[in-house]
Amino acid sequence: QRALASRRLGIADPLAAAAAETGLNGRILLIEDRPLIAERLTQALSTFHSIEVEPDAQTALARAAEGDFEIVLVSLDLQSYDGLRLCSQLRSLESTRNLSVLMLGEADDRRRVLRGLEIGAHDFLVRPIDRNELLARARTLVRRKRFAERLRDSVQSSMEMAVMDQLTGLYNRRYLDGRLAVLFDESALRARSLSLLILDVDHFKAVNDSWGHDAGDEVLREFSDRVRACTRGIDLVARMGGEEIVVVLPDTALEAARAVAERIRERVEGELFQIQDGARSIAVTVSIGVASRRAGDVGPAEMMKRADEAVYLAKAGGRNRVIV
Ligand code: GH3
Ligand code: MG
Ligand code: MG
Ligand code: MG
Repeated sequence: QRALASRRLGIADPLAAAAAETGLNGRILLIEDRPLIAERLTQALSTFHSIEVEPDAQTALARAAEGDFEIVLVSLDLQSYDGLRLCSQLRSLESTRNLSVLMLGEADDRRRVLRGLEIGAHDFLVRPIDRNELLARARTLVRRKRFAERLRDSVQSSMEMAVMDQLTGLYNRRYLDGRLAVLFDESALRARSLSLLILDVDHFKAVNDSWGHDAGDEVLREFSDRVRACTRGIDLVARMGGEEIVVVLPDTALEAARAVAERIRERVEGELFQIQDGARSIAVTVSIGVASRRAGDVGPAEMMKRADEAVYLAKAGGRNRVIV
């Protein structure tokens, strides 16, 4: 059957037909310090997979961690290192634990092979190694690995989508609401200070009207980047909507928060926004309202209201300013 299929495809080797059908060409790291065996395995695999041989176990670990491999073939019979130990390291290190580990062992050493499976190696082959079996297992591991990767990516991206604003990469309103409530409670319980800033771009409508909506989007992205650059890792930066950003500052009292706001204001005003690949330079300014948690506050809403009123005053006072 395979032979027929491969002849139709014009490929002499029936295995090539299988590989062509599936497209499962993997990137393999072979850890083997006996040159002859390494050479034979390389020959067997290199038709369908890209393979790199590394004889030294420590170097191999580093290569596995940094390289773009999918499968690590580990000889359990290395001359200069314990192959089982290597399997265990590959499975436990954060940087390599996503790789598929395929062990190569001796037929009379099934105990070590079994031990390897317990440690977390994915599959094994014992000598004498059949080329077709080797290729089939490698293919299966590649398939499984890629499936797991796709799953991981899609879980991750849907988790991000739920909390992130797509245009700016900042947290979204929904996340802000939930997280701010938690930060408020924490700060009240521990009697720590908590401040927040509401930022509103000045005359942003005019940017859209003069240069178009896409230019406006670019300004929003650059604006977000500058705000983020002025904050610490523990601060929460979220897009509240439109051209308004909220920055929540844990463990920060009113005066320190005012200083952060002033730094942001200067950073925005200080340099023209280059957009459309430098075709346009736009002057942008921002009005900022600052508020802190007060003893009598029952929730974050009161703080938000005070910051919002401060923004209003900043606008009324001529914009491009910080009001506490
Ligand atoms: P002010 O100084 O009083 O804040 O003036 P303003 O023009 O910034 O205020 P206003 O709230 O009237 O306008 C905000 C504008 O932001 C209106 C809306 O079309 C625009 N906008 C909201 N979201 C987006 C967006 O995602 N992209 C773009 N390009 N524009 C947006
Ligand atoms: Mg606004
Ligand atoms: Mg407005
Ligand atoms: Mg505005």
